[in-house]
Amino acid sequence: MLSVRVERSEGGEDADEKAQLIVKMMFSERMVSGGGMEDCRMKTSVSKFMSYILRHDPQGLQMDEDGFVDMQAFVEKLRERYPWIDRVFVEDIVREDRKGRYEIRGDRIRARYGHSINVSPHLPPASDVQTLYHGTTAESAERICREGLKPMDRRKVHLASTIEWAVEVAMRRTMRPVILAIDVKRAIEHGIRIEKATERVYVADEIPPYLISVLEISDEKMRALKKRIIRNDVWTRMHEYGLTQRRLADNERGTIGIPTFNGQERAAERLRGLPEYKSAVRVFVPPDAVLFQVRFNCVRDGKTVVMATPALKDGFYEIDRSIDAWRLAIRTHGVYSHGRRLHTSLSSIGRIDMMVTGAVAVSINGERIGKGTAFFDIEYQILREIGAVDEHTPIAAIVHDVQVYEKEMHTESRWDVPVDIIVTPSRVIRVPSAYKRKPSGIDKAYAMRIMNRMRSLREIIKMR
Ligand code: HQG
Repeated sequence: MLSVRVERSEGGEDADEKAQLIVKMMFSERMVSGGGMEDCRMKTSVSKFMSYILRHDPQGLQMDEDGFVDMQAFVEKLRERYPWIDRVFVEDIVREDRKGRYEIRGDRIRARYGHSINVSPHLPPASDVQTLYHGTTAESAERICREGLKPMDRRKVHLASTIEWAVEVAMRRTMRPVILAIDVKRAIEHGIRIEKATERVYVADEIPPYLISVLEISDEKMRALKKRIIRNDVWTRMHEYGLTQRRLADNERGTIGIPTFNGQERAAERLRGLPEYKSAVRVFVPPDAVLFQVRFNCVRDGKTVVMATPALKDGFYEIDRSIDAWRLAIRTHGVYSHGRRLHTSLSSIGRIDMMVTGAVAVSINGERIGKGTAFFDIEYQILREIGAVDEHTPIAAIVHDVQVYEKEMHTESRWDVPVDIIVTPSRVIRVPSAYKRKPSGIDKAYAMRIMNRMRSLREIIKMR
């Protein structure tokens, strides 16, 4: 965990409380747990310190009323904590900042929003939007509808240009966000000035209740939004921390792929120590690259791997040591030519003793977010439908520590399959049994829609 030293001004308890509040603000978005990657977090850490100085405590730097400080003096201030920092490093942070938090103008730098200190940056008026959004907790939303949106500990209230960004802001505090819509057109008619700080963030002094309404968002849409945000967050962190080589374009990050990561072999090794693994004879493992070592270990340990084919196109195969080319068979595409093809029935697949899965994110209560294709959920549902697994079959997820959310995500639908055990390179987390509600069979409506794409679905639907 990063630690930030807060320079406290004189002034007893008030200053103390304020310092704590500021630290809370700075770290409120840190929902993901870490695990010994302090070096890779350097940019994030410096950026947080930059925000702290430019928004909350200039620490003796001369700041004009627009919030600008002299760049050279700023870099020197940063050097007091990070002696190796130079201007180029700071410029990189400013350029790469996805939220556009900072602005460099000539030899000066400022934060464009988020201030608690008394500055009023000149920003352009919000002339390009009709509606803005604010995401918050249910309790705050109720108060805001009564008394209006207030800046609280900051100088301004902060509004988001899209519903998704409002959800993201709210997720720093709650996984059950309420989204408020602000009528910008009407605000302007009433002479209320709303300004554009960045493409995402707009600010105002205050928003009265008559401009605010609660946005109705269906549970399904909210789940989808949260999943996109979490996937994006995980991919971003994994790149930031140098954990995964795979590069995805911005618009893909929220939607595809289960990341491979440095340390996946260590996680696979840790899995070998679990009693569930030791006693398992037949282990189900999907074809994801992140699970290669798991498949390798299983066969080497004398187990039979029941492997799904990519996208379950050609159903399930099995691989064990009796296959000479088992090392090729456990490869994502090698399975077709070297594995043993199974019919989708209990007599062919047999009882599965344990299931292993990859994930984009998991929460400590077992919720799992996959790559968005529901393949693992369908694989489980099919195996459950034919009686190869039941609700007691242990399911382990192999993920990196940064993929583990310490909070409940509230993203599950009744067809999602939760996990029982989370295995990372550094720890094993057992999910309390109260959380595990697994689907008892196939989501038939969905299966009918996609059956032509998956051999297993055709086989079991034909049997009926
Ligand atoms: C709530 C981050 C009760 C308000 C984000 C919010 C944002 C009320 C909290 C930026 C209220 C203030 C700012 C009322 C407001 N009654 N609660 N009358 N009026 N509130 O952190 O908007 O990543 O100061 O709903 O992305 O959450 O740091 O504001 O929950 O753009 O760059 O009081 O900070 O940007 O909290 O976030 P905050 P915020 P960075």
